[in-house]
Amino acid sequence: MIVPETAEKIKRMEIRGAGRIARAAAEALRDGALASRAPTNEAFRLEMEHAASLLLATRPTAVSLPNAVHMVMAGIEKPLTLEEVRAGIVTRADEFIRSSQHAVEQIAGFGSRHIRDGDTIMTHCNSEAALSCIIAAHREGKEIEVFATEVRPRNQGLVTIRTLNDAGIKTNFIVDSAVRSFIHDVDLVVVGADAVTVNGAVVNKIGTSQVAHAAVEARVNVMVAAETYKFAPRTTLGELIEIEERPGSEVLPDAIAKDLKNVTVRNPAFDVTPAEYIDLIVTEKGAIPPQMAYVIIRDYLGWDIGEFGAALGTGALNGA
Ligand code: RUB
Repeated sequence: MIVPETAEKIKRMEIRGAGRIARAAAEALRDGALASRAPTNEAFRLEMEHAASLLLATRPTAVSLPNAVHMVMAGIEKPLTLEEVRAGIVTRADEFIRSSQHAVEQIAGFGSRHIRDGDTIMTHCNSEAALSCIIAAHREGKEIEVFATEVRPRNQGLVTIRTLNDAGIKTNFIVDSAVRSFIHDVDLVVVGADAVTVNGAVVNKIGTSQVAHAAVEARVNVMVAAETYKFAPRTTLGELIEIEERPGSEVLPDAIAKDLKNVTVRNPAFDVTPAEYIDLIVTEKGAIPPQMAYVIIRDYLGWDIGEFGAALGTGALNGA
């Protein structure tokens, strides 16, 4: 079945990045619903709920995943026929995928307005929302240059520099620890988000908070590009965003680690950048100061979203 395959790919990071993960989950639920041979309404519902939990268990941090799953699964408990429930899932999944792609295009338009001709931009990790702003600015004819980090341990920076190179954008590739050395050459930091909490904190690839910290120290503006479905309604209830910790072998090969009995490798995949370090969050609804995250959650997501994410968020930081 399609769902376990997609879940495996998300877990192994063959599908990665919050937006892509969300779209892949919606697609898997849609294809799973279409392929299901469940004979009764009840059996179909159980199968789809199992599929949803499989997807939710893959990676805990990107809120786009539970938000997408919730949107696609919304209302499946209603008293409808099996075919109506199936059709609902297919329609909502297609709608989510379409609106998610459209959101990135809108963010590109809003975000590029904050990039000036002659700007040097620093980015971290590989975010399609962040890159869309940079590429849009370049296409508008602005003369820009980018500093892109390597992004240890999974080297997402390689994907970023390839995209920038192919777009014809002058790019400098630096190791993560060189951020502070180059921040004075930079006019603007642009990054993506895996989650935005109600207090405007941004959860993104590990190291983002260091980049933002260096930027604040150097008085360089920090702009975050994030679709509204990356905002986390359940943080209004005090729920915390769990920070995924990945296997130590991604950082230190087992062959070396096995001889270092006193060494523990810590490998958190994300960190939290407090709202005070962020100047602007660009969403498809417009650009907001991080302190307005509450409004996005209230007006565009609603408080009840994320029921399927109820089991998540047991572990880590919510804000500063
Ligand atoms: C990806 C990452 C990206 C956000 C936003 O982490 O931190 O910056 O997901 O990406 P990983 P996008 O590689 O561990 O998934 O804007 O593409 O949704």
